[in-house]
Amino acid sequence: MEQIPNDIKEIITTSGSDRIKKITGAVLAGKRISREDALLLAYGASLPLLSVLSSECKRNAASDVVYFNRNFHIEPTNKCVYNCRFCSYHKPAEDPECWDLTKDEMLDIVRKFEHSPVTEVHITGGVHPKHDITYYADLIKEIKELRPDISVKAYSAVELDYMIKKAGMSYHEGLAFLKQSGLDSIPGGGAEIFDDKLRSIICGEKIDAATYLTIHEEAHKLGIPSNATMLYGHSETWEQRIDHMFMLRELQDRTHGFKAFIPLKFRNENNSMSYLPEVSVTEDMRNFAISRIFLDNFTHLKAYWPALGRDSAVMSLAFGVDDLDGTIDDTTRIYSMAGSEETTPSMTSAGIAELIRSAGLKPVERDTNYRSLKEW
Ligand code: V47
Ligand code: SF4
Repeated sequence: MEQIPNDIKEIITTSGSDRIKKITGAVLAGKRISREDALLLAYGASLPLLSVLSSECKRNAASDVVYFNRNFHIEPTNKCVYNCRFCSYHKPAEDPECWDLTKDEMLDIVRKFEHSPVTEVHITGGVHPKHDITYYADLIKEIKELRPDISVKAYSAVELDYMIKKAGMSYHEGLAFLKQSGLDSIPGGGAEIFDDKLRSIICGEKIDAATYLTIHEEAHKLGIPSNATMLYGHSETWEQRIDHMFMLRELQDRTHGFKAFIPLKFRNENNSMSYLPEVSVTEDMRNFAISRIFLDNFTHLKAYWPALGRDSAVMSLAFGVDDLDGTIDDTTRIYSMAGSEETTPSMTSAGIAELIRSAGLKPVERDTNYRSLKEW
């Protein structure tokens, strides 16, 4: 990305109110900012200032590199015992859009990638009423038998809670059992928004925020890294977003087990919250920038391009993002069903690399743990 000339940077970073100037100075000096300061930036800082600050923070964390990986998804089912109001994905058994893959069908998806240099499979879906933890552990084992070389990132905290409780295990026992079966890391799904009151309105049936955090903490203690997400752009306030990030920052201080933070933009088609408009692209960019500045102990900030669309994903690289997730190969439907412009999400490695280069940054293919595999 083109470096902003120093004199221009000076003007951007010293304009505005005294308080904003003070916070700007603190961020540029690499200091942690408070929730109140983050709120002031969110409301009071100009977009160019947020771009400069978040890009500085990103440069300190990841220099000019932007990461991606070669991955694919398995979505076992969209049957779900829950009924989150924002979800366009879950369907009742009688719905023609409902699917429930057999284990063989899922293994066929893995076989499809037999000659492909993918490094990660991301498994997540609805919370199936019938399956138990042994079923999910066996699925991982069988995948590993076919592809011992790929990393298995599987089951959101919501799916984990359900299968582990059903087995009468503690979270520690359940996660240790899955780890033994080949689980390498945990995706960030199910975080939504931590505020108890709002959470009870949009997804009151599933685990609360404290349980989400406990499951991730237990995973980290067992050496299983995870990601964290935040569903934004529906009915939450900036204060609720910053409180959500604050809880993650506190946990990360204790465990350092989170790999990436992934803000997920609410998409409003085909769900019970469709009456809400989607937020603007500038709001998306403000949100990325505040995430990068506030979450000073998260090295990686991911823009999940199938949810956001490619254009916004490229723009986010000027607002602190250093990871564009992966090639996907048209294996996820969560966002195409919710109205994303990416109806059949798939990119080649060369395509993602080109996208990153178009923003003046350096594409690097990574593995699940952000080890560099190839500079593109
Ligand atoms: O928890 C569901 C979100 C999440 C909608 O860890 C929606 O690398 C927007 O967590 N509009 C699941 N968002 C997906 C997820 C994820 C995705 C990519 C990478 C990783 C990772 C994790 O999808 C759910 C929910 O927050 N979601 N419906 C919707 N209408
Ligand atoms: Fe089920 Fe997940 Fe959809 Fe909620 S977001 S209804 S838990 S599939």
